[in-house]
Amino acid sequence: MKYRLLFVLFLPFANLHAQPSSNLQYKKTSFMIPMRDGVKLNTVILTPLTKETMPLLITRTPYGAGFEKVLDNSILHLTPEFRFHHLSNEGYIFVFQDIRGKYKSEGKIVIHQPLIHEKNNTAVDESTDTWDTIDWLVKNVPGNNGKAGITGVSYPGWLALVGSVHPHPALKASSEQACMGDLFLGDDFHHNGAFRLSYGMEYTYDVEHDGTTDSDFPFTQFDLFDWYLHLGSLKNVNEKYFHGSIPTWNHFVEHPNYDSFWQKNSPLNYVSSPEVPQLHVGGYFDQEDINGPQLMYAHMEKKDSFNRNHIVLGPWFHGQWSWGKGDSIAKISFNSMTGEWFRDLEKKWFDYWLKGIGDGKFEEAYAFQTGSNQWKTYDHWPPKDAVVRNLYAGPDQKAVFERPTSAEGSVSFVSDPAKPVPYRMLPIEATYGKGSRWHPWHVEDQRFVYTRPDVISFSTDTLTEDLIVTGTIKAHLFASTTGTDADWIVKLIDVLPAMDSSNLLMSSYQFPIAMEAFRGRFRNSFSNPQPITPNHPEEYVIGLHQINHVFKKGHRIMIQVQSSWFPVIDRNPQKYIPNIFEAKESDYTKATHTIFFSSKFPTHIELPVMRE
Ligand code: PG9
Repeated sequence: MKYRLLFVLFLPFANLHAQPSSNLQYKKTSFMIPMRDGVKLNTVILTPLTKETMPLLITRTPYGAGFEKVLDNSILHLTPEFRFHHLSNEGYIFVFQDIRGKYKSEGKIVIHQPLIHEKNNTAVDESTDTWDTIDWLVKNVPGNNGKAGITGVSYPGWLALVGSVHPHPALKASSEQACMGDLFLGDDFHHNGAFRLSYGMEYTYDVEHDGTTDSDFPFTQFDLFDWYLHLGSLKNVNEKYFHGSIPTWNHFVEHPNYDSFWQKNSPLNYVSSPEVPQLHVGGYFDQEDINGPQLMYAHMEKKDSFNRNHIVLGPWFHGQWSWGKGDSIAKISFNSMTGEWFRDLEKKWFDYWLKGIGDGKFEEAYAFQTGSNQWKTYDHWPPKDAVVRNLYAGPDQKAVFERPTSAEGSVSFVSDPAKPVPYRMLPIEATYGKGSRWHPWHVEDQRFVYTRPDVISFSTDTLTEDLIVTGTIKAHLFASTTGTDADWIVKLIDVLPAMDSSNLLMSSYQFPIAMEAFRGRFRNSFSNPQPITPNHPEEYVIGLHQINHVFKKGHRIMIQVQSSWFPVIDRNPQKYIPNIFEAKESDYTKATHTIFFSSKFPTHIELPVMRE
């Protein structure tokens, strides 16, 4: 079983037989529920043994509905390892379903198939499957109160989002958690058009190699940095390994730009208003779907005339809020039990909408503030009262709040595709493999690359007062290259004080608060890429997502720029090739990149600054 699967849905369920810790006992049953086209979906139901009626809480998943080893009609005791343990004491009917084409369900999976039933009323998709499932559940599950909620993390989060489109009348609330928002612009498979090689390759093999299970790509080495380097051109993936058998990989190859395939695939295209109350949940350090919840909250907020669209952002990696204390990621401590705090809110959310418990007063936005390490609430997100201050790159590796006045100012470095900058400290384990350190890499100390000649840093003097930055971070990078294409990775870093005598290893830690990649060819349009004119400075506007962070007195702020992030992002050949998936090994060439910090080309990052 995959670590991903375990934390997304259930923690080890062997413990279900351990000492009971919920007041209620649950009975497990399972059914093959028929969809409108006759396909049957495997559905596991945990019903509390109580005389009261209870709402249904549904999670739909491509990763296995689980509980295979528990016989139907067994009585279960739900322990704290159960994902919804915090909801189990007072009772919910928990429903877990394999989506079509995965595990024990019939049919065929199409990863992230857009919703198509609106245009073709005989078509089925994940929205119609959710509708049919709820219809069957309310009619057939004894003891249900006629109300259903839906939730899930990641792919199941996207399933909660699209299951709430044209909802069944019994669906009363949803909470999408780390849904993907757009697979070309900013979630799992691409970020601003830059292809996420290791994730894209390992994930698609995992899901599509064998419909009945998850599959690990059969790597024969533990550290994959060299494996990906020796893979060479992307075309070798099909030529040497997949041989055209992984449909989503073939989509990557066939659609290297933001064409109608990706546009149709994006929920921006088929999700509009919150038709049921929607609680979006996302992590600032989510290594898979950082963009989805922020993007979908903002998108749906435009049409939220009934005030039922809400967002929670916390200091979490992908799905971290589902379990555990959530008080730290690796070496970064948040001094707050953010996981437990979130699960209390999640309980209030579903208790109110599905059981009528509580006053139903939910804040528009809950955004944990890192640095001060406190939960904050906002009636508008991002807050409107933030004032943008620009932090500029400058000479002598300095970052300053004053716009440059000098006509000159630049720094150059050589970017060599044969020696790409690792995105995290080696070894690079298989994403979901044994010993993988995939989850915490967004908070890793950036000193591991700081001294490389192809990583350029600009840092402020020590701050003399706290700086509160809340909202959307945007970088304006002015850069040129001797090549005809280039990637840009920009980071906003909190440099901790030079001497932390209580924890020496944290002294001068370079804590990345926001970072993102951008493929240069897409600077004017994601649909119509254009070669870069060599040696011609251009502006690259790069969104670094939303943060809520206090850069504290005594810290420094750093802007860091590099041109590769390997192997999470594939290598840019740095020579414009219309489709990088078809590049030859000889197309990968060294280039000299220049970052400008002059009055005409003032590289800077927009920081939305708050008074408190
Ligand atoms: N991040 C995974 C995913 C979501 C959507 C598309 C592709 C991958 C997941 O963990 O489900």
